[in-house]
Amino acid sequence: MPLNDCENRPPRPAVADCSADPAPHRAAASASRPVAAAPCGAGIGTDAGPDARARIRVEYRWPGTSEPCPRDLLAAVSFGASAATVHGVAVQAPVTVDVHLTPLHDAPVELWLASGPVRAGSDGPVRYAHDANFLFAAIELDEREHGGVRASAEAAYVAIQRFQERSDFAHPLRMWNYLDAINDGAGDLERYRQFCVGRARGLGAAAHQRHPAATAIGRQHGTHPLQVFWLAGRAPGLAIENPRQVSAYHYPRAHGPVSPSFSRATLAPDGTMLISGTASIVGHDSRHHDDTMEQLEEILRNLAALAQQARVHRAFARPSRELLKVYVREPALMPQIAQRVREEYPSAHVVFLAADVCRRELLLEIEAVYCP
Ligand code: 3EB
Repeated sequence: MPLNDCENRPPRPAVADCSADPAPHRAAASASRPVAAAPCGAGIGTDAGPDARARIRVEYRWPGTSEPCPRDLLAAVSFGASAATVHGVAVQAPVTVDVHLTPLHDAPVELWLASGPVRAGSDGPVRYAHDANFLFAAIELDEREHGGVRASAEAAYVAIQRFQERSDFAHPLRMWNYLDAINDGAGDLERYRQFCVGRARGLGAAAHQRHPAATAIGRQHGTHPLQVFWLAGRAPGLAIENPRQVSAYHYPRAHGPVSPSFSRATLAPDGTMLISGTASIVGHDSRHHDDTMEQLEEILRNLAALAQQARVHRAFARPSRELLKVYVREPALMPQIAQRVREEYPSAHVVFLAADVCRRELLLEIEAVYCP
């Protein structure tokens, strides 16, 4: 399959480029496979294999920061109202995604940093960038061109599955899914449930194999794309389940025709804990309908249980850094929510976003990255 490297893409807008090293992009032109790994430095042409010490490097950059934008980026994710700028300079990363949510404050841009040489390109609808150990990729399909949410999810996940099967970064660690109006539709026709059906169809047999951690969140205004992006590794992570919750892939029929394919968290090879969107669910039931603050308490208990579970698998010291995203259905309670989150996570970097959660009665969801 021909490789479309970055140079074949439409030219970028003429803005100052804070990661303006064209060399990593050019490297893609000579790659024979879409995601052939860059040499790891163990000798030219020598494949040193995955490096378990290789760090996942992710951070939030807030508007007005005085730090310059890093040059070695895999991807930049922005959240809507904020322009993806750092230090007044547009962030240029090989993969960029704007999820079109509504930030409830000055939202940062989320930067996924590379270690060493980067290769980037596209393969059909998949845009990707990788270093020697990790790959970040994205696919955005306009639902109007793909026959609705179920067909779009199926098409996206067919493309993802095909890409991943041929990839040297065979292990999806963390996936994000953003779609419009996630709760529209009654019963099994609810758009989230239809998304789950399409995702499972697209994944095929893989829907029953390993599960990455994930988020599935709804936008509160219509923009039409189904956006899926993900982090994959050359080495597998460890899927962590929450003892307080039924695994999502074992949810009973009452929650939809197809159970969702995700794990509660991934413990990556470097010790980074990638925590899925976590809601006020105990067992498989939603708890505290109509009570945002009680839902928040339940979520905090679920997050604590997950961290405890990770410690069973691996000595897990206090994270050096915590990145949180808090999705809030009803922004009116923002001050109380923010205060309680800061109490529990005094030094975390937190983004608050207005968004809809996958069940109507769920008013909040929190995802997190704990850096070792
Ligand atoms: C839940 O626990 C809440 O379908 O990929 C959270 C994270 C949720 C990921 C997904 C759904 C997904 O069931 C919803």
